[in-house]
Amino acid sequence: MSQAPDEKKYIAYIAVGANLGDRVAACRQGAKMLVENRDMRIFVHSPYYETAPMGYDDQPWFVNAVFGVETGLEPAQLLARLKETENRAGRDRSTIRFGPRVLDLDLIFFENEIIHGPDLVVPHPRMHQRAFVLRPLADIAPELIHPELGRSVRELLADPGIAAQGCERLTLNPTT
Ligand code: PH2
Ligand code: MG
Ligand code: MG
Repeated sequence: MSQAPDEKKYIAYIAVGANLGDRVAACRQGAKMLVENRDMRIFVHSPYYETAPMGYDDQPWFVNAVFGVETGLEPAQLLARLKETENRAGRDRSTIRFGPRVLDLDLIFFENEIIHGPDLVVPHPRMHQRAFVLRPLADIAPELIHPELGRSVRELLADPGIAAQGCERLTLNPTT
């Protein structure tokens, strides 16, 4: 597929997470699968973090990261691509809410749009409460403004309560 120069391109931020199997490999594979088509590219990627489970405690720690994409996909199409990629990674949708998963791809920001649809809410409704989103996002886009809260990612990260959440940067061997 070739893209006309005047075709619309959007910037979106996506959070990736996994807490089953080889978690870093799953996140990397997820990002790779997501951009197999030429309609999307990753232009920035945060480091990976090892993070305490939120919402449901009795499960392994997660690996999380956030990356920025440039895409011609509209929000609903992008959401469909995220779900399709999770399914290809073997995501089991019959499990408990907030429970363990082989791959999770969440749409955090889409341009500075506010979307409240039946299937999609953007910005992600819980992103501002979660260190595992804000820490990596602050590494790559600290000055981004949350369009509903009117505060930057850096400011949201500084909120009391966020720092208390377990979130450790992983140092990965660059040769593996
Ligand atoms: N995802 C959840 C629920 N809890 N906790 C951490 N640390 N990281 C996640 O990605 C995560 C979670 C639901 O998607
Ligand atoms: Mg999630
Ligand atoms: Mg999800």
